[in-house]
Amino acid sequence: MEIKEIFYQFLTEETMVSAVPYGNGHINHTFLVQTQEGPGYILQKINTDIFSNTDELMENIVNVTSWLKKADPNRQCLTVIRTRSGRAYFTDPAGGKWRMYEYVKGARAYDMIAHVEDFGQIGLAFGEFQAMLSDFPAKTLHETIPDFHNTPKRYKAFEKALEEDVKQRAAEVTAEIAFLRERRGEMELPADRKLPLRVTHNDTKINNILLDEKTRKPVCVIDLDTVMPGLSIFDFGDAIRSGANTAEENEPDLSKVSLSLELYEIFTRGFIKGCGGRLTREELELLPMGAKIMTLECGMRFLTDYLQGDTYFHTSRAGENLDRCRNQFALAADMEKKWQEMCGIVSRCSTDSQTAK
Ligand code: ADP
Ligand code: GN1
Ligand code: MG
Repeated sequence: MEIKEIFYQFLTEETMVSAVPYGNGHINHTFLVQTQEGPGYILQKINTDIFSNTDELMENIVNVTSWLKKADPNRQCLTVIRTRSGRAYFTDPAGGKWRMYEYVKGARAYDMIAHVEDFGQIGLAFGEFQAMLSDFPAKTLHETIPDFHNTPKRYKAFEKALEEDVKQRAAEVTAEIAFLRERRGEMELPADRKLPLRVTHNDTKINNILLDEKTRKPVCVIDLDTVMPGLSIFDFGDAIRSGANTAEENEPDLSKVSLSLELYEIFTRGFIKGCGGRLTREELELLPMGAKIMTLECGMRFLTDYLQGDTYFHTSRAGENLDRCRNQFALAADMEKKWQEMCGIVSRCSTDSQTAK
């Protein structure tokens, strides 16, 4: 079925002018549809290898977006366009699942932070996102990817992929295997620390938030596929690993990779403020650990995918997943060097937020 025909399955009277692949997401197939009449639409072919239950996935998104719209009608949020038969997605004759959102005009997702202050605003927005969902009935959410941030389980999946070595790539990655094995114990949160389960985004990388092209203020948190019960320290951590890195995620020149403490601090301040006093003492204390675990986990997932033949994350060149893995491991190693500073910053920002109340 042509993309035009798919577009006309959705409830709009507008005329399609063009449809082009759009954005840098690693999971779904995203198209920007331009129309004669309006700002356009985002049409996405959902990755059903990863999100196997489309009904549950879209039910979550419809419920979460309705909740967010009620919580703050003045804030932009994804708008799901229904199909002509009133469904939240369309199934094409080949079984492909499609959904459509209003295109948020005048805003863009960025893969790297260009201005330090922007990252503070992003921290605030992700914190507020969590705060707005703090009363959301978590029990009504489906787990779209079970054990999404269960890092010890992901470690086991990595060891299994290594053992199977279907692409015979293990010999090439001995240094990365050793790096991970040395850190196995650090992927688990200390058993005596109890963190509250909250409704979290779980994929807070910086290109999952749209910034106004002119003012660069965050306008809309997107990519709601993984909104599920989770840990706030992981929303913090995933944003840090993607936004406080001085290099892009797939940068092969590791001399460019480091943790910017300036970015780390400004994000921390914004995030704590955005959470509006909800973070517990234990959550605050474990924020640095959230950043390190997310960095290790993400690098490990890239490595696992490389070993399995690049079937999970979209790649645009051979070896990209391995570059991404090395990049995340270099970032985690830099976090180890800067650990004391990372903890000091969090502790200072927590104290300052208490005094500000
Ligand atoms: P993936 O799950 O593959 O990461 P996303 O839902 O994050 O897919 O979308 C991929 C990209 O498309 C985003 O990073 C962003 O650039 C763009 N995008 C997604 N939704 C919208 C929207 N409603 N308005 C404008 N741009 C969007
Ligand atoms: C994927 O969908 P996207 O590109 O925003 C992935 C995240 C990873 C990220 C790494 C559902 O995010 O978990 O951290 O790539 N999303 C899913 O860049 O697996
Ligand atoms: Mg995305």
